Amino acid sequence: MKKQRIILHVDMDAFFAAIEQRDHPEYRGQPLIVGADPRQGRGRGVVSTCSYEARAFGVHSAMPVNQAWRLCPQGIYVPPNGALYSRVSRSIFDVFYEFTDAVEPLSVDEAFLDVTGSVRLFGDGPDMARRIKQRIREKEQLTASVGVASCKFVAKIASDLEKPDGLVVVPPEGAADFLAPLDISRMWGAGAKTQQKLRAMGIKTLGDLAAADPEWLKRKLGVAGPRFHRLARGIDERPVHRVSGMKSISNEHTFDQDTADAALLRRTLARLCEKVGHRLRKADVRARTIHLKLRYDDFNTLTRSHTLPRTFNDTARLMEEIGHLFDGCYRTGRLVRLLGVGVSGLESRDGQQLNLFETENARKPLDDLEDMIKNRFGDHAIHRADGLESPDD
Ligand code: TTP
Ligand code: MG
Repeated sequence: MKKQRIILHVDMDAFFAAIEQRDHPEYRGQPLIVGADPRQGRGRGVVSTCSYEARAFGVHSAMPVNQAWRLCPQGIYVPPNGALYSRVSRSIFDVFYEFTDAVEPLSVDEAFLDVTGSVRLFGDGPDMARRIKQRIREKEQLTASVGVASCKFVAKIASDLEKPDGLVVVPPEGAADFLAPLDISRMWGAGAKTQQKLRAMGIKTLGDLAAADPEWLKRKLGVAGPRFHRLARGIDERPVHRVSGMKSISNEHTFDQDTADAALLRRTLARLCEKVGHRLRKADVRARTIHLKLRYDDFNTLTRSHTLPRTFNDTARLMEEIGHLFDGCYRTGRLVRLLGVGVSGLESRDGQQLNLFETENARKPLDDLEDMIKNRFGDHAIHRADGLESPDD
């Protein structure tokens, strides 16, 4: 029999708002809305997040700030401080890596941890959850909510149930009973449309979904049907994906003589793609984002990137995407000095073991996180691609 896993899902409470309340005692206990950017003028932009006090007024993430203003005129509105949140995020992820190297970040304040291998060091799942919460509280004076289960799906739902400062433990044999009464809106991965469809089919709870005939679900919902059915019964084998220790892979070529020869430019791109593809496979990782760098003879440098919905490691895919990026930005006839091809958003293959206490390994994935935060704050992909280094070129 397969070993029972212990999966934690940790999610910080009202993350940005909680940091602001920690640093500004006058904000505590107040409806605090993070996201008002004064540079955009009063009431412009969207809400990043808000304190639980503000949520009582109906304010939530991604809501236009002027709408929040109408719902909660007495609120305190502050602009986000990305650099600060990024620091705190790193510090929290450092805590996660104290307990296991199998950490899959989902966002700046949220991750899955597979702590199955850490039991002898730190105690059982609930013990570890308590310790992690306590460490975060001591280190950053912030609260996190944790779900403990034997799979990702259940852990994720569990962490959300008793927010803020929650701890919900679901024993493996209790997963189906735990899920059954929950509303279908808890179905992770089912969008509003699918939920509507399920309701129309008479499926209102996860229990209804678990009790439905998987063949019927397949007819109605396609391949997603049986998948939802399994998840609703608490069956979810997906592993926790460690982020790769490597941040990016890239290769560049500077022409001996600046060139506008289209065939030469394409051949060069193809060769660079081959190199990068080869390095990807050699490192046993898969990539999600593709970067193109194009420097003209006057040193004007363009960078373009594209993120795919799925990871890949084949050269053909890379070439195809690089071709699109190149076609989208190269002005025919202009002299080119340098071309570069890169990939980022790297993921290691499942089961790749890193040493638990190799902090070097444990820290590197945090670079990826920083990218994620930059993305959130609209730092153009252009800047990220600009910084692409070739680790061993
Ligand atoms: P969440 O974990 O979704 O939200 P939260 O931590 O603020 O609140 P909760 O207690 O419900 O977990 O997101 C983490 C941070 O990411 C959040 O503090 C702000 C940022 N964020 C945005 O900038 N825009 C968004 O649309 C969302 C959902 C989050
Ligand atoms: Mg959160």
